Amino acid sequence: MFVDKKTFKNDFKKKLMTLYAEDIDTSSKLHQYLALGSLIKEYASQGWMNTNNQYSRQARKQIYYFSMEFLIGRLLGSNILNLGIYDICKEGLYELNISLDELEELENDAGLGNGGLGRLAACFLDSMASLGIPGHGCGIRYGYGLFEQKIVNGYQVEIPDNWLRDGNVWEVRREDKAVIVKFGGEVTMNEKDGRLYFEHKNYEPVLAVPYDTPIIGYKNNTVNTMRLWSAETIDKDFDLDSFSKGQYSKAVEHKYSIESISQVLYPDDTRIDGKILRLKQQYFFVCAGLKSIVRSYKKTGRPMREIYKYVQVHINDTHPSVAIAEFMRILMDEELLSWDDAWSITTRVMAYTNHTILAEALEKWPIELFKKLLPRIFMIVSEINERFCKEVYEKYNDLEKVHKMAIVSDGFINMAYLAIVGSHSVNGVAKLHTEILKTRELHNFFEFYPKKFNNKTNGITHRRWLIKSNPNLASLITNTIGDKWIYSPERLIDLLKFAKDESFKEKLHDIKQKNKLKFTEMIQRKYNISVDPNSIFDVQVKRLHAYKRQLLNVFNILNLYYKLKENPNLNIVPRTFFFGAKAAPGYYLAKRTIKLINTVADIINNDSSVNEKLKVLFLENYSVSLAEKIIPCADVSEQISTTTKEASGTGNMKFMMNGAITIATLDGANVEIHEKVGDDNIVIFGMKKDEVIEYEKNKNYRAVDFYNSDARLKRIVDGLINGSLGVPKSEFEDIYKYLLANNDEFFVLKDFSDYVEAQDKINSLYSDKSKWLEMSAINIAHSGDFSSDNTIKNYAKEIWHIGPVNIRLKKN
Ligand code: 26W
Repeated sequence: MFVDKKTFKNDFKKKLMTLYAEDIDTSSKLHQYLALGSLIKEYASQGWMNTNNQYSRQARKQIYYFSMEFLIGRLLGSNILNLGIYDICKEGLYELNISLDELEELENDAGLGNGGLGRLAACFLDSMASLGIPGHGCGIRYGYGLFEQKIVNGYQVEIPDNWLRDGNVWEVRREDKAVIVKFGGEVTMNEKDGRLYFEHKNYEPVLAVPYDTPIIGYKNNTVNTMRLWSAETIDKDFDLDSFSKGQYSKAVEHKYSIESISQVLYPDDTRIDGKILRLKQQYFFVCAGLKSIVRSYKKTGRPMREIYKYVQVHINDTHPSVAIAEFMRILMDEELLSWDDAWSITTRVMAYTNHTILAEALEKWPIELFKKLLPRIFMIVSEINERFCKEVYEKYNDLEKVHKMAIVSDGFINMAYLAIVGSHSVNGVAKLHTEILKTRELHNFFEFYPKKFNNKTNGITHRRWLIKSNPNLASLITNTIGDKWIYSPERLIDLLKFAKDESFKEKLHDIKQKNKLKFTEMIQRKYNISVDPNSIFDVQVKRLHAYKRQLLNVFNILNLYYKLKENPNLNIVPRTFFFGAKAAPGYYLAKRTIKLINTVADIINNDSSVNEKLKVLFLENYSVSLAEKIIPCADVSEQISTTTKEASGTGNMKFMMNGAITIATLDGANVEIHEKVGDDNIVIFGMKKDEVIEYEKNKNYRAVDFYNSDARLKRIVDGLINGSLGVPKSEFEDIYKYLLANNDEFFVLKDFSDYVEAQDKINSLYSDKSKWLEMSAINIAHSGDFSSDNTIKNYAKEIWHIGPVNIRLKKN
């Protein structure tokens, strides 16, 4: 869109007045933020309408990305950027004595996701809109996002994330588009004219109200939609029946029980706990989403049998996989298609992405619970299962295989199997991950459906993670190689020519230092801790999980600390280790690890004999907006998961794009980063995939051997329980037991020595400034391949079979 500075300033002042009857001088910063957000949404609305109109007029195939999580973060800055009016707004506000940066800080993060999977969904929405691909999000409008983390006395404390407390300027409530979702009750079957009819009775109706948020493409007039559903009672505020009988508390209880469906995001990633509310959430948004898709499709007057030509539903992990059965229900029970027709349409519409191989994360629902909550859906899942098992039996004549592959077995419904059977495409999120799915975890299914399986390596939007979060680096790149990379991020490769250019490298260095300085000032203000901006910024930010091995990082820090104590003159570049990580509230070991990091930080930061060379900081409440601040400052990116366990990782790509050097295992997408930048520009350590697999197969890993044979390790591990960390023995006893008695599931002790060596290598590489900057430039140059634009182009071409739509500017 186009707006000049003068008009923008007038529009903004007018907004402040019409919304709050205030002017610049009398308004609060919060009102200024809200007024600006509301103005930006207004600027996007013409494009939003045009886009919708053009999509329906041209009958273009639409992608619906179904996800229980959208970790959007803040929208003000990225919306202004994508509209192409960032400088106008920034300067205009500056002339009004307002700092745009300051207003951006007032927006509450939309933290409607746990981590990688949710953030990926958000990057995908940005890429689809920016590429002009008609793709929309469908999910849940949680009243509370991922908890806010406070660190109190070293421990994590969770605080509800009331992100909507100041309102949400971006969303539009569309009550007129609400639908009803039915839970529980019974299903009766009648036969008429040789056809079975199913009637659902005595169900509990829940009103699903959509809230739409515009997803603005980068300077291309496209505005797609993220539609999030909120659960409400049908008769508005109370259960009127109870209310009129004077049972007030019962009346209110009913209201709360319904609303609870969309009230909170489950804060657990990777561990399912089979709570009925989670299944309710899944069916709730899936049913509402499909209803609204079918309703809009029917408006076009096209036959239902052709819906697969116009609609693709993408299932983000198994969480929305009830969609397969629900779509079958709609096609058969409501549209009266035969099973075979319904199945052929459903499988053409659905596609599924797997994001994890950790066994504890594979969703399985107990049959009884599922059946009671979703009686008709259960019937359909059972029928899908029976037909599938028959096919497997016919092919292999092997009952054991049938049992292994059954969707319904041993009292559970295996959602991953349902997702595979009911989709035309199954993809992993990095080459190694897909390989493991095909050869191991889902091998039987790969053999049965070889053509369904494919890889789509994850990506990140370079607009948020470079242009927006590191504007000085973006300008340097543009000044060096021109601006083609902005639309074609793979053109970042043109930077290779400058990797040895001293003047370019000097500028690259200055930018990193400036970012670091700004961050240290923030740390000083907020936490009253001084950090040396000339130290190496070594950063591990991600969810806390045993397989991500924050423990390994801490052990190396302790090792370094002990070394420095023994030899204060040890010649190392000063280093600051940053951690940021939320632990699932019920994940005991993860929470202990947070306490350990903070305990170690306390010791080191208060020991003046090492203080000049070593610092450790645990950053509270890691979130999208914090990531945007810390990633541009990082010198070293920690990607140290146990090989085979991290499906892809996306933080690794964000750091690389901002010029950090990765220290990594050959896991997930690290493998592909390594492939691109080569041995000289990444520091690889640790067990290889086959080694991990061998150990797991033979069950012959003995953690205690590593503990016994490495004095450094022994000292560190013993330190957990001998009081040397200045806390009671009981504090870290369980970590100690986890490592020794329970045999260290993720090979921390095994990889320790190699990791310490790799960290030494980082130290010496950094000492050669010119070499380090060359590596940094090479990493940035190759990072364009990890733009989610690239990923989405592959999804569009190989899974969805669609191309971009050119949205024309049209003024009404
Ligand atoms: C509680 C059930 C549950 C199970 C799994 C909740 C959430 C999950 C997700 C699959 C966890 C997740 O976020 N996986 C991450 O997905 C990213 C995007 O593909 C990958 O980059 C990460 O490697 C993967 O851990």
